[in-house]
Amino acid sequence: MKRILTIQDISCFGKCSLTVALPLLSAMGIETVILPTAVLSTHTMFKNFTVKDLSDQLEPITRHWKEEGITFDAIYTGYLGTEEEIDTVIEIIRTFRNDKTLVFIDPAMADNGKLYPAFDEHYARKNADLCAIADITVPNITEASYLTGLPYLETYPEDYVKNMLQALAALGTRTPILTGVSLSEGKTGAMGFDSETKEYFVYQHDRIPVSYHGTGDIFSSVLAGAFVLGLDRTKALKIAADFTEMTIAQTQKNPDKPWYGVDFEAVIPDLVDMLR
Ligand code: PXL
Repeated sequence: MKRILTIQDISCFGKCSLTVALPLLSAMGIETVILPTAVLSTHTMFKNFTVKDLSDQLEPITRHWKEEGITFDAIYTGYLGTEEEIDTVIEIIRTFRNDKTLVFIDPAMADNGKLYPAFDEHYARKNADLCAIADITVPNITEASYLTGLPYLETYPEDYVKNMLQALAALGTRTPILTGVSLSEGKTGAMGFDSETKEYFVYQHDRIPVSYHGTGDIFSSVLAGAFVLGLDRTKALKIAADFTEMTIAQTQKNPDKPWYGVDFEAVIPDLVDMLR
């Protein structure tokens, strides 16, 4: 069985980061090891959330794993907290990486043109250090614009996406994949660039014109899982995007339509079916 380490916060209520990565990766048949960076009462889109930073636990926990000889097929990072924590995570990746380890970085820090409440521009730029050591990074357009310094646009031609991907590759990532990319009216999806072969790859599907919190983490978790399972990138992108869309469609059927996260639990069997 493949084994992945995922490093992100636990938002106890709110369906994002570890509370989606763990169930989804487990459902995909991957042993999922978690390294929680902080415990929050809710994600940061709620008001008055509490935070207990766990940065000082990362080094002792991972030192113990090293002493136990524990290894990982992949390391997947998501929402982190501080610049120091990014340095610690880079060190952890260096410690556990070998020539087969897939390093998958989701620089979760911003969306819809704005940084998340806990972050400033300095933190945003620091994420470039993490992307520099990634095999795959999956920023949305807002995050990519903070990482590269290129302007954030809401509507754009394909060349804008290609330039953004090249700028992300110039940071050091082997295969940047931009998410939330719309290449025609009514469509959305992702576009990637393999900086070694210089190939672009793309997946677009119909867009349900609503936005829910936590869907970026669902996409990243499933995409990371699909790569770990060895699926080719076109299939991996399709499964991650189609499943994310399914979670949104499912939530639309719920009369309460929770704003804080999608009803992904109800469609986990479909994810398992897609992998058969
Ligand atoms: O979904 C990304 C995310 C993860 N973790 C926390 C968040 C957010 C987005 O707001 O607040 C704590």
